[in-house]
Amino acid sequence: MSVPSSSPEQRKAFYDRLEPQNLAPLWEKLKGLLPDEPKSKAAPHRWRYSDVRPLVMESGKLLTAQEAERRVLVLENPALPGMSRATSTMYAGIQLIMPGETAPAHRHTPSALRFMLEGEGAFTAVGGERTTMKRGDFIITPSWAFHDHGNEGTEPCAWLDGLDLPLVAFFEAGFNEHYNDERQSIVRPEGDALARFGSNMLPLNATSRYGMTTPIFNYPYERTRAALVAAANGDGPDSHEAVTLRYSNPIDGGWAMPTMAAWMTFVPKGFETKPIRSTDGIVMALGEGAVVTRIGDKTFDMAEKDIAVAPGWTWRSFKAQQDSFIFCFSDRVAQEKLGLWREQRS
Ligand code: GTQ
Repeated sequence: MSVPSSSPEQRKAFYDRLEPQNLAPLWEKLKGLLPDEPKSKAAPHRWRYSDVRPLVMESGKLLTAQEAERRVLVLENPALPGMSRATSTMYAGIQLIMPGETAPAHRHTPSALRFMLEGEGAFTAVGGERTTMKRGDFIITPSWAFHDHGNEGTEPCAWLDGLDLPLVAFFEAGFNEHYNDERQSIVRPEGDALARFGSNMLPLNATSRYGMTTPIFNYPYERTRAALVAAANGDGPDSHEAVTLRYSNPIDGGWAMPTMAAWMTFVPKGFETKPIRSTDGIVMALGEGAVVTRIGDKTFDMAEKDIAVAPGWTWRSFKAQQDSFIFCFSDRVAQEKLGLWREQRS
């Protein structure tokens, strides 16, 4: 067989004729399209809450929650500026509600989760039920469920928001709608969802209230923490995962949400995990404790409420200086459903 050969100039001239026809030569792009292994565009990063908090509070003087609709400082990955992304697929932000304020009711197809950081007296309403947001609580806003937030306490309240906005934008499947009032009407007493679905029991004909999302929309920290501590007393920490439990949907035992996986890791004081990496990029918030987090070639000291991101397929490990409770979320559930998720343990 003869081997066709051409000069770079000839090839370039050919490519120039392809362009106006909206054609391109695959062979120039193949390596980028099919890398041997993932190389995330995101960078490892850590936001110190002590840096972020004063700016969040300043935003509270700049405009109202009503004006802003959602008064949030977006956590932008330093390698993805202006893209409203913490990882390549996950949005994260810090939301502030001042006493007496309401973030008006709306709904959208992107799903949202909250990890409560500070302040007492804030609530989120979902599906006609309110839940009080306490520190360390994991709160869910299902896709297309109306939700409004308010603060009936006397202190500013702030939490970490996680949304699947980049994923939904990738699919070009985003819808958004405003409610016809500031706050949705409340039709169920507080605690109803947790009583029915979060007590190791289920209604006889348990059906999902929110499609593929868990009917529980607040997983209280008190319970999560107690479960992790008790579990640590059993088998002890896993070499790579320490003590990790995921938030699950009681209807099917799967992840709590269809697009975002969320879990909490307890690393007992003095314990160090072995490096692990997975294809999902992870947003982590230290709920309680003090931990040194290694992500790729970076080492981050994390104090309470600090937030870090581990890009996909980047080695990560923890060393706890105090008993540490780390809230994590990622697109793992979406990757699992698509048959793409992988992990590697050192
Ligand atoms: O609370 O509904 O951080 O719609 C970004 C978009 C929070 C919310 C965000 C939102 C929300």
